[in-house]
Amino acid sequence: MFFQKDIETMPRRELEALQLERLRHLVDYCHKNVPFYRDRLDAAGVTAEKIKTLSDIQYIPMTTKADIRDNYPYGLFAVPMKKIVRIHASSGTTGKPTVVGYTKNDINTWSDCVARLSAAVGVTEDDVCQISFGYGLFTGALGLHYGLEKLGCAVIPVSSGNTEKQVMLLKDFGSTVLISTPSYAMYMSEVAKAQGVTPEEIKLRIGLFGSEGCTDELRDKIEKGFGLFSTDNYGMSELMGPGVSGECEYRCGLHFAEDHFIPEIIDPNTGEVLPEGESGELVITTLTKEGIPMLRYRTRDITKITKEVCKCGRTHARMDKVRGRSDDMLKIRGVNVFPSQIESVIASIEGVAPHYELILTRKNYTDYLEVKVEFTDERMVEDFTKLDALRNEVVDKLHTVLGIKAKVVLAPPMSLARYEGKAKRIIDKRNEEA
Ligand code: DLL
Repeated sequence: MFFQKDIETMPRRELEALQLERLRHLVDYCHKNVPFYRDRLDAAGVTAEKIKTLSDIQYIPMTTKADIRDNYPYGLFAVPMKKIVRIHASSGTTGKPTVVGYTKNDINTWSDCVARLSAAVGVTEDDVCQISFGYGLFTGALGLHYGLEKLGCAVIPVSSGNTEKQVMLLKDFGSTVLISTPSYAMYMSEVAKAQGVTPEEIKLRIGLFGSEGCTDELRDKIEKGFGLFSTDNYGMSELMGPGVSGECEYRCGLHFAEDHFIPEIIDPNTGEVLPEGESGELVITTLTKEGIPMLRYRTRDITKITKEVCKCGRTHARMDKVRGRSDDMLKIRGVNVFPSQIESVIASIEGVAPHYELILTRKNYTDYLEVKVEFTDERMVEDFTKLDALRNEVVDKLHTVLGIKAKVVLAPPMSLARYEGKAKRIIDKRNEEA
């Protein structure tokens, strides 16, 4: 289903003409309203008039998270504060948060983008939507909230946490759509099972998941646990929040809202733009944002893009599921390892739960990877032979996929951390070598 069919199925040539017109306007807008961009554009000799084709975007300097931080809190805002109606921020792991502001038009555009990805998997005004993302500076909850309201759904703003109560509301309020991170959805389904809730008592039919990666194997487990169908949705606060791209019912890539964003893929090391279909770092230009426009923002997320028309009829480009962030790809003894590869292996093995911890250590200049996973059957504690066999199975399967041997530690059921938002599974102690 479509929310804005004319735009979502616009012929590629028209779409690109629209993008070009908006890009020229954006360059002008940034030059006039943001001193930081004015200096950068002047130094690079880029003006709106010089942008003749979409590929001229490559001459525009890129923007990074550090640029936003250096201009903390409002230095990159393009409008006076009286035009700003909302502020969000991403917490980040170190230092000051990155702060973003929205005008009324920005909130409207954002809601449209979220309504599109919700309609694309079949959410309608008849749905009851339980939002289990944390409300606050994080964009996930309020982003989905406004988009789903715009579609006409009944929105339940539960926020994250208090998982027993979440399950009670799922049952009692008859929620049909769950909005959360995939790791929280997994946890919720475990709690529902532990409480003896039967699938018949839960009416969930759709999961709008996102904000972190999720392998197909983990997705299958969540879907079976709740008896729902889910899509993967991508976004980041610097660009808007959720709504940048999302899957349709065919789940063959996440559709961008290309009337609002220009996506590019670059080589993260050289900054060179890569051809369609090649894997690299996603760079995004926001075409219509007024509050804090972004020129070629480096997301650090690794993916690839196709512009082929989708089976659903949408013409807007699609990206693959995010493979990982360029900064959380692990390099272990010279081998590149993405945590998602480990998740795929773990979630496909019978007898272990899809929760894990990756612990990296360094001894004598050599890196070691320890993978902690839970076995699911409590009775196994008494059967060392079975435990050993299971551990060996995990070691072997990881070895086949990663090409390196990891130490595998089997932990008792429900002993590893569960997450109500984005999961934090990597503990890197490599700089602590004695
Ligand atoms: O996570 C926005 C969002 C909220 C998207 C709800 C979808 C649903 P940030 O907190 O700024 O924004 O985090 C952005 O999270 O650069 C990715 O590394 C990661 N990320 C977001 N969505 C996905 C996804 C929101 N579907 C950062 N798959 C991004 C993989 C994702 N990673």
